[in-house]
Amino acid sequence: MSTTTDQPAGDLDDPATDPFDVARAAARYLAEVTGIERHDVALVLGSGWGGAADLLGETVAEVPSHEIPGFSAPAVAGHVGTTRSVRVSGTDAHALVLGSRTHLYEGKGVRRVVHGVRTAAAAGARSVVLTNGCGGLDPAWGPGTPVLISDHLNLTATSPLEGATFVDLTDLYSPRLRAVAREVDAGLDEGVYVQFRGPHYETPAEVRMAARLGGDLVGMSTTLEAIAARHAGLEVLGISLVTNLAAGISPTPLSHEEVLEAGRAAGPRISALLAEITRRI
Ligand code: 8IG
Repeated sequence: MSTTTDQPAGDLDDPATDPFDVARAAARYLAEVTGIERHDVALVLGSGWGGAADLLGETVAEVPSHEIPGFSAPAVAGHVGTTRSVRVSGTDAHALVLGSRTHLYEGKGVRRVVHGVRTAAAAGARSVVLTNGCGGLDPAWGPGTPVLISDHLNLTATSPLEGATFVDLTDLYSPRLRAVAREVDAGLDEGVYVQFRGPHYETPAEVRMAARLGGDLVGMSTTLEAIAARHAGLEVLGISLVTNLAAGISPTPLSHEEVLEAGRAAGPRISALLAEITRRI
């Protein structure tokens, strides 16, 4: 059997490259360096969720994400730049934990934004848990409140799908997995996540617009990954950590420090929540 790490993965920036070829190359690379042939579930850790994988189980292998074919270096302070293979405690399952994510606002293209999710699918995952830090529109959600994503508004004006790829997004955020999450924590609220391109936060007028459109949460990630995940056949669970009240809801301006601090404070609770949900998936 030949090794595969030396095969050129293809350049995601080249329109002639099939992004699924790069995802398959990334999955082969992960199988080689982790020794785990198939992963069952994948987790993408957003702002505030960086420590949440620690309770999941035993880390079998950890690799710098940028060494995986098609992945780029992380750009945001507080985002962990490693990808881990974790044996989920109490199960035979292996989780692929993507500790870094490429955001649309980095300008590296939509293919890079969804490459992790496509890699997870190529690595065998049947479901993906997409987490993020976001702004909340409901004043009852204090900083550090986890909220299940029930649906989304994609205000990025783009899609990860190329060509005439018509994918149904009804029940994109799996009712089954949301029910599993509620078995773990019956008090979990849910809401509609609105993705803006960023990297600036919204104006108060934009937050009022999001509310009138039916949004409950505002952020800069997740919807494009969820679409790519559905297209790849993955079951999707989305969980937001409200790290701040959205602009205009909060009397004080937003700061990235505030976001990081809310994540740190909520760490133990959301770590336990994520670990227990993953065990039951
Ligand atoms: I953390 O209030 C975090 N990410 N768009 N708005 C947007 N993204 C965010 C916010 C927020 N908080």
